[in-house]
Amino acid sequence: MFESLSTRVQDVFKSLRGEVRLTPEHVETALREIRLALLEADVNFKVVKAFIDRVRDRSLDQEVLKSLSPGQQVIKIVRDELLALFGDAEGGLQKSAPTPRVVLLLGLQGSGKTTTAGKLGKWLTRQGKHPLMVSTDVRRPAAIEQLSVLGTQAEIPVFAPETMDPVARARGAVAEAKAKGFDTVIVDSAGRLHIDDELMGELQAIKDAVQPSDLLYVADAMTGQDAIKSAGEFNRRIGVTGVVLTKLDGDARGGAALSVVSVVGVPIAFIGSGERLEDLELFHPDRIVSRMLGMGDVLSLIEKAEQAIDKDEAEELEEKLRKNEFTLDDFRTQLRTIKRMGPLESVLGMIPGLGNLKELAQNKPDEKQLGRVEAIISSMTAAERRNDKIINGSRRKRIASGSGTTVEEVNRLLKQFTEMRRMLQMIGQGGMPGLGKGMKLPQMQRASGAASGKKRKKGGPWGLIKAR
Ligand SMILES: Nc1nc2c(ncn2[C@@H]2O[C@H](COP(=O)(O)OP(=O)(O)OP(=O)(O)O)[C@@H](O)[C@H]2O)c(=O)[nH]1
Ligand SMILES: [Mg+2]
Repeated sequence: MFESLSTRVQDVFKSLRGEVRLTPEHVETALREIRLALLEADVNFKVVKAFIDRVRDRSLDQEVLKSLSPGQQVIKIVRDELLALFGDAEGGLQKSAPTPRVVLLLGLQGSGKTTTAGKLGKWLTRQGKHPLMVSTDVRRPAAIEQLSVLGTQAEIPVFAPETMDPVARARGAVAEAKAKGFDTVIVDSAGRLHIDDELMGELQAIKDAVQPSDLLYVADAMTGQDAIKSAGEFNRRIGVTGVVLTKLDGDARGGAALSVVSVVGVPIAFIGSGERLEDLELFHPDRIVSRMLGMGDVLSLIEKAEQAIDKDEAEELEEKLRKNEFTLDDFRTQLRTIKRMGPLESVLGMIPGLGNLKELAQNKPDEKQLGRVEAIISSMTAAERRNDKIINGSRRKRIASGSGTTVEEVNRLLKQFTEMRRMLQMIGQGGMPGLGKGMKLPQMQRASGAASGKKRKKGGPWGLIKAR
């Protein structure tokens, strides 16, 4: 979907190959191509303009990474700014919600609301949740039936009362969820060809009745800028917490994805990439950007250069370990680094001695687990993150409900964190279980080593945060 963008950016990159310095002329040539590529991809022109201005400013700025060539520098800046277009959004549902969580799907006719309801139900089931679905689309005769068919396929219960009043149906589903212990209610709503007051009134009434924590605007990516315009309208009138971009598997040009955050001001929560129930992905800005730029090798090179910068961070971490000041805050920073950089080993390479620890070698935790761990830590107060000792039973309960996890998971995380800190501390002091007391480990593999592209060793204490 982003082919033209990726081709053009790669051409820019090729044209800059062999250049030693980045001159204003180079930058202008590169920017011209990138601007065209973005416009071709149907990105909103205002977004393009602001984007190009920022890339220009930063390209001409001297704070560039010495280890990158001019071409790589431009790519790096373009990548950073593309990521910035998506804001800090991490995708998914709101971090915290009352039980049952109510998710209302809204959008224009045929955008994929009902399909997304089924997909989301399936996705939630995979997260260990128990969703209940309900259709409030009483206008189109087959709509209610369509959702029950999907429910059967996805093995998700569908609430189907007698009443044909949209508000009563939604309200009934929430009552049913409370009574039967469902933790999420997915409310499918009716679509219209155009935004009209009747539709808005109905949605507002449903919203008032069931107080959804998540109002997901379902947008057909194929309709490009039009989808964005109406997303803005729904956001103004009803309020939208996230966008689901559907049909990104088709020949949508993808520009909608790039403009939606800037224009509508709400993050992308999920993307739909097919008609099957499995075709819903959590939105990951970095993945989309890599796909857009389509140059894995250059991007990983840029990451390595950035790791060298993270050397300072690594030294700070080492100091903290030595002083036994490693907190949940630091832990979360490390998790984010992992998520950002992908390969676990590169992060491990920065922690003193860790690259050498066969004893700790474990499998990588997968991204979903990292996400849950991060959600748990993010639901703690700053004081709790600084000092995990104060996290008593009632705080654990609050953290669990705030992060949509269970007290057991919180307990497990805290236990693993304590364990990990204890180990890190031993390593920091040069003693290692199994190596004999006082035995020194070989000099750590520093970040500079990691950045030089040496093959890193697997394993480390991250294995400890595996869910089970
Ligand atoms: N290729 C592709 N097709 C999709 C995707 N999501 C939905 N569709 C298709 O789009 C069509 C419309 O989807 P629905 O879920 O019925 O849309 P809706 O918003 O509920 O429509 P109304 O209820 O009529 O407003 C169906 O044929 C779906 O199979 C997607 O991500 N990719
Ligand atoms: Mg529908």
